[in-house]
Amino acid sequence: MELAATHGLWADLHQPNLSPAEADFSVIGIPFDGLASARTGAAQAPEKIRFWSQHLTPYSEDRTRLKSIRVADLGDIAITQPSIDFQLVRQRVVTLPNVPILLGGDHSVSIPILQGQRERFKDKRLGLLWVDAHPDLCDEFNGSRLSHACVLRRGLEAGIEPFDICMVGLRSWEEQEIDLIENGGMHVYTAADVAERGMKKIADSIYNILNDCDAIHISLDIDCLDPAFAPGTGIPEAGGLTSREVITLIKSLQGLPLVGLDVVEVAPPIDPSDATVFAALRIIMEYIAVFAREKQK
Ligand SMILES: [Mn+2]
Repeated sequence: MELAATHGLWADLHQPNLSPAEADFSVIGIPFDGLASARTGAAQAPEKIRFWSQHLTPYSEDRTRLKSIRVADLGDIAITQPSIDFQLVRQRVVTLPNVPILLGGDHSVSIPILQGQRERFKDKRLGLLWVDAHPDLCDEFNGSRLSHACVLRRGLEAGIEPFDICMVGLRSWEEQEIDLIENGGMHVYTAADVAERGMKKIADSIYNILNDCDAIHISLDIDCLDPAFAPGTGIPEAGGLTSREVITLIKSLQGLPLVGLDVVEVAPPIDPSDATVFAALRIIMEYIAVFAREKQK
């Protein structure tokens, strides 16, 4: 049984009637899972993530007070026909005056998000931190170029430079992705690399690479985490990151010009304990805490 909320939306940080220009963050849900290749359910994530956000306190794990942060939750963008409606997402991202936190949805919704961020920062050097079990570099998958297995391929086509992309947590490959992964110029840190070298060292490498960029977007597929930490996702891949490691990664980005985060592939119908939803929320709150610490400086 789910009990009544103990806090307001987004751990009390959401203020109703706040315009995006007045807020630090815009939260936007994209409840769509029509381009997932295995199990669906991610369409229910925005609602579930928002619900449990009312049970968090406005503190990060290191007790950073988040109260100075204002969140405008702008609701959902409905997707019926992705080939058309994805443009609504792209246009929304392009015109935002603050930092978007986007809730998928399967990973396909990040295609218009990456396009939108590329356009929003068109005169700037845009970096991408890709945290995922999968590289999503397929040109086409299941007959679709908008599949959740094609996201980063479309991102490259949108003009994100390979050498400004850091990928962490990878451990599953399609044949058509191998050449790009090995010769495409992106910085690849597999889940095995993290286990062997430690996340702090990997995060330091990532910081030094992304430090050359003017704006950095993070696309985080919750299947970056080991299924022990995030069982409720379409394609759980064993041997993944711990939630501890991902929090360390997010905290290590302090000082970089962060401009947006999308969290995708949380699938509530196959997440019996809601642990995957709570893992996503902890990652989001630690991302918000990076901004709260900047404000305190
Ligand atoms: Mn994935």
